Amino acid sequence: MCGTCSCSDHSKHHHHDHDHDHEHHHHDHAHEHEHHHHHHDADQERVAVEIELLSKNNQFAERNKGYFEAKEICAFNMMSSPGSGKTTLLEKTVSMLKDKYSICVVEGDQQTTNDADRIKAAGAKAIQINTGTGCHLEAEMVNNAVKELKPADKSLLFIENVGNLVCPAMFDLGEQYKVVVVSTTEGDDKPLKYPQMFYKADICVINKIDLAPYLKTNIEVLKANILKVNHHLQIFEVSAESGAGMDKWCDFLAKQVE
Ligand SMILES: Nc1nc2c(ncn2[C@@H]2O[C@H](COP(=O)(O)OP(=O)(O)OP(=O)(O)O)[C@@H](O)[C@H]2O)c(=O)[nH]1
Ligand SMILES: [Mg+2]
Repeated sequence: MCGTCSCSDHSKHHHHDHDHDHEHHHHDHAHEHEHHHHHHDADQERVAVEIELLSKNNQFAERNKGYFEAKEICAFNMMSSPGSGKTTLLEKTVSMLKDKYSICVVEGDQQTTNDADRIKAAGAKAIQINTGTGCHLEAEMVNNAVKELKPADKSLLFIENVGNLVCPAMFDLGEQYKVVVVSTTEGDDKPLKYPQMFYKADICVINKIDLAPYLKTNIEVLKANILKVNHHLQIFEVSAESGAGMDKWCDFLAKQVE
């Protein structure tokens, strides 16, 4: 369950409605009305909590943004469903660019330091944030992590969000670019089913193209669906595993920091 954003409340509501349909067929009208009223109040309260949470987040996001601008740090918020290959992509990116640029990584996961350990082994400075029950990173967490990391001027900063194709899209971190990673193993319909993430992103990396021959996923259909949701999205096709397409991705990153 998610303790910080309102996704758990939404699911509660759905269950409740469902029960309502099945068990309370013969409710009298007055009672029904009361019930709706109750829902309405709860909805309003939820919306108020959500607005407060987001506006607090935006204040920290602005502070991060100012810090990144002043130090000419190019920050990327990496988002995807669990296992799309965010960390593998970052490991490969670090190994290709670490000799030319200073790179820092903030790793977000509910538990473990696995991903930060992987990034350190690849040769970049990294810090792990564990969100516990939280399903996304918030700008204040990034603010604290960056204070510890102290990225150099004109460096690259990657923030790997918690694996989740829904909630992270709602929380700005002060990044310059939101990057959504989608892998071929997820099928070609994900942009249509989770449009918010693709709508909010600036860049889309299609990963695991090495596996495409073994899957029914059609990369052309996937790209068409990505552009249907957001025709501004800049798309990269890579295999973080084999290295295919990684040159183009790294050239793009180098241009951003220069
Ligand atoms: N074949 C293939 N496998 C890949 C590729 N990229 C990542 N993988 C594999 O996919 C699995 C998940 O990769 P991770 O990099 O841990 O994915 P992630 O998005 O960081 O996962 P979370 O942090 O848990 O959300 C691992 O077994 C990787 O080896 C790729 O381009 N091709
Ligand atoms: Mg990871």
